[in-house]
Amino acid sequence: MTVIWGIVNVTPDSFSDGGRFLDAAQAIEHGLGLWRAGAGILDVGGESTRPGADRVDPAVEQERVLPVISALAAEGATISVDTLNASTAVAAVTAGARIVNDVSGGLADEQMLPAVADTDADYALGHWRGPSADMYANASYRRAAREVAGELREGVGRAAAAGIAPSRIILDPGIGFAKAGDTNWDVLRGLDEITALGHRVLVGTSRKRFLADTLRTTADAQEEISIERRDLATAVTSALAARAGAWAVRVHDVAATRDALAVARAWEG
Ligand code: PMM
Repeated sequence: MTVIWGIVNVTPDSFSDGGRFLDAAQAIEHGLGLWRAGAGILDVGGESTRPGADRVDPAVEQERVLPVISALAAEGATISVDTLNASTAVAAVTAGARIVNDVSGGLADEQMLPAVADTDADYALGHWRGPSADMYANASYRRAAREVAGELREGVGRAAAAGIAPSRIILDPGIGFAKAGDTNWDVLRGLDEITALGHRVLVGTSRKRFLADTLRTTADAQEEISIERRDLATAVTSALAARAGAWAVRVHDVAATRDALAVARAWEG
């Protein structure tokens, strides 16, 4: 069964929840709601990676996420920590996280891979070509899925060299990271290039800009696409990703994706 990662952003500037969960108590409550709704993993993050976002000091990041991780882990939830920083990854594992989710695949912090190797946590290795501030500078591809798969394979090599056993590694094509518009569809269409690497594959499309671009009915690039419409589109892409062999999907609206996965499963019998 496809695992649902429920997103618990503890940031004041996340594009998608408007910082509503900045307060730890609210974030914990939100996480428990996602857990009850069927999330298998709660992905707790304290630094927004949306395009143009500024970096956050690791100390601030840890103040945001550690209390939330400890509380959710104490309730029995399986936690991953969404971070680019080795120090935050290690502190989060000590607080109870079982997975380190690094969208940079070890490229943002050179300490990350050895630090993760020293824990017993699993490692979600994302495809990335540079920080949020200028992630579209490196967004040109000829055969996107193949190139992403090739760069992920290099990431696995770096992680293995640092001492992270391949069985601990989850691969993520990094939808929206250094990928503009239709490139994201090219990557999803070619997901088998990534599943063929033999690792668990995680796919995160939730509320992302390329979905809004697809839903826009006018040529007006400023047309706002509501969160509800993005969540419906996310449920569809998540069901399709599951069908294409994804082990897990990372979403904000766990209930909608749970329903979409149940319907897709019924079709398959
Ligand atoms: N996307 C965001 C943040 N973290 N982690 C993984 N593994 N995969 C993703 O696609 C991903 C991620 C984008 O930020 P958001 O949480 O604000 O949507």
